[in-house]
Amino acid sequence: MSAARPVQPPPRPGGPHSVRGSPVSVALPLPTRGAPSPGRDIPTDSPTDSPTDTHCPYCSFQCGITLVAGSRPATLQPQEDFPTNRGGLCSKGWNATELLDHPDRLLTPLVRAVPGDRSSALRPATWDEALGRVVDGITASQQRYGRDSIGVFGGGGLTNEKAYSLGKFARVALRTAMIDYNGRFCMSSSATAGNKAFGVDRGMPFPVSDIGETAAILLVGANPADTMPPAMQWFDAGRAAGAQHIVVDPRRTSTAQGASVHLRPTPGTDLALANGLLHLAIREGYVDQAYIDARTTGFAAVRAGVRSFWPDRVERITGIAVDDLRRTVQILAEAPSAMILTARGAEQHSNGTDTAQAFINLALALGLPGKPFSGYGTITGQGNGQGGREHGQKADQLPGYRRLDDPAARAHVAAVWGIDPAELPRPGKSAFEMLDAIGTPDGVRVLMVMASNLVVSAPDANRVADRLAALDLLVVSDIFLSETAARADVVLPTAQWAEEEGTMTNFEGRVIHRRQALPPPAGVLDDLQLMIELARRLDRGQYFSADPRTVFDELRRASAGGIADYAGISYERIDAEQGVFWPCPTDEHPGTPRMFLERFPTPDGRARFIRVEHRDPAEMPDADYPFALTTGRLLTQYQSGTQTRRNNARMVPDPCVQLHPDLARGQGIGAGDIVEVRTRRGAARFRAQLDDGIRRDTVFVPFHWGGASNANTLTLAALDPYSRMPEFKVCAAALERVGDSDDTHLLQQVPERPVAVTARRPTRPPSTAARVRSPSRPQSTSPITSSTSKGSRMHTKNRFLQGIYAFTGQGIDKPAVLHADLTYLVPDGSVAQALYFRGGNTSDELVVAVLMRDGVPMRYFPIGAKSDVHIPLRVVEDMEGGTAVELYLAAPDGVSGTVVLDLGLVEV
Ligand SMILES: Nc1nc2c(c(=O)[nH]1)N[C@H]1C(S)=C(S)[C@@H](COP(=O)(O)OP(=O)(O)OC[C@H]3O[C@@H](n4cnc5c(=O)[nH]c(N)nc54)[C@H](O)[C@@H]3O)O[C@H]1N2
Ligand SMILES: Nc1nc2c(c(=O)[nH]1)N[C@H]1C(S)=C(S)[C@@H](COP(=O)(O)OP(=O)(O)OC[C@H]3O[C@@H](n4cnc5c(=O)[nH]c(N)nc54)[C@H](O)[C@@H]3O)O[C@H]1N2
Ligand code: SF4
Ligand SMILES: [Mo]
Repeated sequence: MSAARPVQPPPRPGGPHSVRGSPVSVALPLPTRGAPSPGRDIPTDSPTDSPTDTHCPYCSFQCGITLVAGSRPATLQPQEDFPTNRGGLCSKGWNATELLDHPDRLLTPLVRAVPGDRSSALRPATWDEALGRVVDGITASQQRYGRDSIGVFGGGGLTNEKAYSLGKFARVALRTAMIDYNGRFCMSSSATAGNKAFGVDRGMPFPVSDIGETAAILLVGANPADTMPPAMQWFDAGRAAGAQHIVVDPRRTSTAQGASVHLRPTPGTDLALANGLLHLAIREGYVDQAYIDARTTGFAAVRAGVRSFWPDRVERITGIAVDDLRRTVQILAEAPSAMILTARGAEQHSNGTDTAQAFINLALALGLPGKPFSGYGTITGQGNGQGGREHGQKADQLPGYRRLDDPAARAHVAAVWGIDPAELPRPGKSAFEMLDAIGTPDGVRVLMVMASNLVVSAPDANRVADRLAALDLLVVSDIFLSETAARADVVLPTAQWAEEEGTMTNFEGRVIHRRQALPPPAGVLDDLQLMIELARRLDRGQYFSADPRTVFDELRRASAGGIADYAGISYERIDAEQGVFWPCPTDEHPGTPRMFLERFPTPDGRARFIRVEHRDPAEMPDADYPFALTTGRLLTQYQSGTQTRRNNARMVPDPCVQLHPDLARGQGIGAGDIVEVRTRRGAARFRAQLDDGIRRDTVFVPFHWGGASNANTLTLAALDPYSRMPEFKVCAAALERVGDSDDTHLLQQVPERPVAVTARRPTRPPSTAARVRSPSRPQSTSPITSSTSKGSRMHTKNRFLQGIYAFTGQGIDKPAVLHADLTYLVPDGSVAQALYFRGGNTSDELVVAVLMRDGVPMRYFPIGAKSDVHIPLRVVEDMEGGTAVELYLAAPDGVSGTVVLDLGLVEV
């Protein structure tokens, strides 16, 4: 059976709405039609072919597109004149129209055949039945367990209007404190650091075009060539004009390939890197003291804090050679303009906030923020990642980036909402903590999820799945039957991007207009309509509107005077000006493309340096789990994959694990083999993809799949103490080849959860630095091995050729064996790299130490008369198993004296 789509958008249930202090009730005519089964075709008849200018549904770049959706299939073109993408689109954007008429589309509510029994089938239901189950569940739970027994989990892909309404829905309709959203897993660390340092969290405080103008960029843990491809036109323009770009990533990504310098740190060591760069900047006299004096506070403490991050130490922690550290500082400091940009690779750590702060400290010391084409920025991720974190779907937050615990903010927003400030709940739990408390006395018992597939995207997925199973009621609103929706008691279909109107705030802080190009399928409510329907059934409908423009006008008032002030932004201005940058407090205000030019929005107008210390990741590789596992993204897939795995099957690769060919060889893994990756929390299967650009001690897994290939069964939920960000980007893992390239069926079989393996005790006590452990419940009892415990780290061993030797020269061009001890044979199956050379010479002549590889000179180290040297070596030169490494010495004929030699190597 099929239902015709209305040709014209259905009348919006706008009308009277929440007016300050005088709420008016609205009732919505619900579709009552019998429900079709999901997964059938959507008819494609429609005569209107007028183009609509709107934006891509996916990432925060929010490329401008022109959509023709009248006849089907719908088609789209990039907008040549939209100022960010300027005609560019990535494959996800090009294929976005496939989502509209996809046969998997949810077109009717679904409920369990046996209420309360999630093992019974999901069957189609009317809206009345489905919403009835939701409201009955909420009411019963609140009567029995209190208001906070209801949880709401939102998403950074929601429009500003929906994110704002969801926060209000939780506080005003449900009156629960328990609301948070997936942005905790995304931007929260850099957002927290931005607020602390600058008094505001606007990811990029300048427009993307500035990237093309700046002379130097340090890009840390960001891979925009895959995650925001049209942004590369700005990076490319800069590179073409001679800008120097330094990319910090354990993998040689497409972004790194085009950079002037690629630094490959051990995952989880960016904070030490930032402190080390600042140490060098201070030592080499690069800091901008005039800027520090005029525009900042707190530098003295930071300067004292980075004193201990001397280059050798930083090289040891990060794996980045001292020469590269120096070069990086020099490029940044000597460039006439420079930016430091971070993204998830640096931020999704249990020390993510401090790491972002450490890079802000570096930027401030170099005097960058507020200078032309310069500053610190973080690259926002989800479609409305920026706006979604400003208007109240966060546990501690009210619209306009106001704080829920601030009495003035409560009074202001309560007045706009027409409620008593005392009615507003207090701050609730952060995303993972809310999920992790389910099944405990203060956990939520009913959870409503809107725009997140958290079964795939939350950390420690097995643990989250166990928690969800303990819920009394799980309600999910989505376009498709995501992995999370498939576990729900009630599934509510919703409208998607091109079927709704609203605003989004892109990664630059530019508020843009998502225009409606076609109506939702018959029988599908959008999220605003859903919220008003539920609110009405909870006798709070009078506070809500389903008309996006009305909601936006209310958001403007609620945000007025707040940090993220939208008061002067209107749909009309957005259309006329190709977007408006916040803060924009009045209709006359031009908006704020560039921030911090004169002052920072802190009480004293100054930016704050904050001293931060490096901490090791919460879990370090050890004998049982010898590799560092990190996770991230592929170009063609988006997030948990709900949308892109369905979109254009030709482009969906098998789930993959990326690893170095040498690491693979050591584990008996060939290209294309099926590999099981295991951690203390779970196991998952992937196809091996060999890439010699990744560190040998690191494996990379994208998190775009569920089932047997859910990367988050592996990850660790150690949370950042300030942002509550989980440690997505590093934990300890083991690998096993379980099949060859033909055994694709193994990718369908969910592996058993590994029995907890007890880790070997560290040979030295763990470092005294504070450790962040996961909240509420103890993790596995396995001790966490410290990075300082010798021999435990990624099977890494240090080797030294060293000693003090008397010599007599035979000619400066005649290197000779000095002592039998100065020889080392790289064991089979291992690889060695020389890390540094130190030497001293007591004679009155120049002598030369020579590093020999299989009898052939590899490096010469001249040591002057009565002098000493210390030469850090690039860590990229590998000596394979079986290689003979020796130190020779050459000195002028007849000259004698004593040398001190010390060559440090690492064996992996
Ligand atoms: N194709 C695609 N594009 C997307 C998305 C998507 O799912 N797919 N999602 C959007 C969203 S929500 C977001 S948040 C952004 C994310 O955008 P990015 O932050 O660019 O993406 P990631 O792949 O998560 O991480 C970036 C890089 O960090 C590196 N990395 C891992 N661990 C470390 C570490 O310890 N230190 C350092 N320095 N680097 C490390 C990884 O190797 C990876 O190349 O992308 C957005 N765009
Ligand atoms: N291991 C690991 N895990 C990660 C990350 C990582 O790098 N590594 N990154 C984290 C990051 S940065 C992010 S942002 C999260 C993202 O993870 P998720 O929160 O799971 O994000 P999506 O996969 O985009 O899920 C959005 C869901 O909402 C649906 N949807 C889309 N639009 C709408 C709408 O308007 N209304 C409703 N009701 N539904 C809609 C989509 O179909 C989809 O199922 O993952 C995090 N998880
Ligand atoms: S870069 Fe982002 S917004 Fe642009 S087309 Fe790709 S996914 Fe869409
Ligand atoms: Mo994200």
